[in-house]
Amino acid sequence: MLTGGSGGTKLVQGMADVVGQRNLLVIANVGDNMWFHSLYVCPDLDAAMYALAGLLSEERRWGIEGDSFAFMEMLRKYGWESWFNLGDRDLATHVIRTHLVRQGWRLSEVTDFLRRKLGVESRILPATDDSLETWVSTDAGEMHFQHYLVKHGARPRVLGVEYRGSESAKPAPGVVEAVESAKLVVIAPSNPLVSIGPILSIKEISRALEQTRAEVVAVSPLKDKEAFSGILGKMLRDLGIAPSPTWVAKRYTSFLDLFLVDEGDEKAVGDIESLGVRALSTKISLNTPTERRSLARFILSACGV
Ligand code: FO1
Repeated sequence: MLTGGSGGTKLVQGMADVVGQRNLLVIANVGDNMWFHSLYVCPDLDAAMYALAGLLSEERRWGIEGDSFAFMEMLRKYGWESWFNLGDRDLATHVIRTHLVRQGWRLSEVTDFLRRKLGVESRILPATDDSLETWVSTDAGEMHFQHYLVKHGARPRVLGVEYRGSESAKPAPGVVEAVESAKLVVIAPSNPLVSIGPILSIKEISRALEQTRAEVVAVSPLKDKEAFSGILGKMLRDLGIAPSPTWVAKRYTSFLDLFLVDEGDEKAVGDIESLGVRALSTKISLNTPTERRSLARFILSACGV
């Protein structure tokens, strides 16, 4: 699965429940990664890892369930930068990752070490071990995506999105091989601009998706023209794009075999099929474990897997 953000981890959980963690490999976005207080934080890798370890906060969809924030309170006492909330337990992940990265470990090696320690059986691969950051140009200036999203509450008007480092970034070891040898590749209902876009900006990964013999299926992150969760609708409108499942499908046509839209967007099926992509409508709701499993089963049966 290719994933990033909260919609992505919900389907990762459903898919893992249905096929078993050992049969699932996750390729996660790294564009959100950020250095904060000298710690290397990788939100999408951690969200996938915590979700599969049963640790992810169900409500926030980031960080650890039931975590405390005493570290943040103390930072605030010192008047130190505190717009990005690192939970006390979550902090351990960033401390270990930073230590290992400073010792010369690749991000993919660190991620593998961490997920094994948490008993996660699925492999979790960062799209790349190289630097690749999502930057947003806005009416309040250019900023790292995490500053746009969290520090500025996604309020500035988005004028453009860029994946810095994507020209030279190489896929992490195992990513291309995983896409090539998979039976099924699922693009999660994640934001195509800031979650899936950075992964696809790595040429070798896009090429592997185009060439793989696996069925490639994407799930629409939009429902009734609004993102299920997150800020996709707002970002698209800022960019002068009318949010629609068809717009999302168009971004993926070069490699897509099947696109799933929500049953409320059934009228988009014809438009997407006219792009040469098979399309189906189904209930896309990922609020409960039952709904997550049910969408995972629908995907598997639609692809004959
Ligand atoms: N999202 C927030 O909206 N506010 C936060 O303070 C915040 C802290 C945070 C800490 C660790 C982490 O792994 C993720 C965190 N996130 C926070 C989520 C993150 O900003 C985004 O949701 C993802 O980058 C989107 O994929």
